[in-house]
Amino acid sequence: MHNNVNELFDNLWQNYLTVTPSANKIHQLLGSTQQDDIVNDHIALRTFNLPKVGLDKLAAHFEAVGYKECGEYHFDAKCLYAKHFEHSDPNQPKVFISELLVEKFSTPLQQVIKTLVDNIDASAVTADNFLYSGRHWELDSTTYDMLLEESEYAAWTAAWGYRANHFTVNVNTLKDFDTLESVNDKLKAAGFPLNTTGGEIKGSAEVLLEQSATLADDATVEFTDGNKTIPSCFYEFALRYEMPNGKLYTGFVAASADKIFESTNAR
Ligand code: OOG
Ligand code: NI
Repeated sequence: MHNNVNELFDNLWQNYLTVTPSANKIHQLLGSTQQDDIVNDHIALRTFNLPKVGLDKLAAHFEAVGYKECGEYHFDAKCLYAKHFEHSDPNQPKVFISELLVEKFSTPLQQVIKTLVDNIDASAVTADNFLYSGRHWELDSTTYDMLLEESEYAAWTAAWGYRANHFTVNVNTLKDFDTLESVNDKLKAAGFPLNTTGGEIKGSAEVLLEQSATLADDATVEFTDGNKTIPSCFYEFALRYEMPNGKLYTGFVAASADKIFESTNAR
């Protein structure tokens, strides 16, 4: 595991860029001067709730660099469970980790996921690079399609493995934009399709958090029966509001997160 938080995030970012070409373009679009003036609000990772690779196994990599568990979230319809983590330094990004409740699905899906996870070397899970190590198994397009029918999340995680599925622009710190709507308008004018599930803006000032997201880029994955182009990763935008104590809200909102998950749906 890494012991340097910046090193961990640099690696996650580089790995994310390999399948998310939109990300650098979005930085150029929203940054006032150069790439560096975009602040990352949070990232998210996905996994399966099997003992070898459960949420806690991913979380250990963040705990090793100073993160603490701060909230939990249930997504009953999607059969997901999630926690969020914060660093003692509030300038470090927050982390959202979810896991698929495998036992809630059909026996064939459970068997597929167990077989995929069986392919992972136990030592790989604690290695420095685990959170950006991608897939540890082979996959064919028939299995991908079968997973997709039951759970888009299961299919995405089987196809892409371990990596950040999004980074998030901290809209509060953008110099040229005051509202999430103005960010969305800029993105749409530049041709980036947004996730419209439940409206372009998820959440509100009342729940202390407004979020929007692009629809995931398309990227090519290797399947045993040939390459296929499928949704990869997306970019999110978050505007946080002050709590009564004057500090910005640092948590997530389950009803909004439920819709953000759908940013990896096919366009
Ligand atoms: C995470 C979706 C939730 C948020 O900010 O509410 C989320 C995912 O797509 O894996 O990122
Ligand atoms: Ni997010």
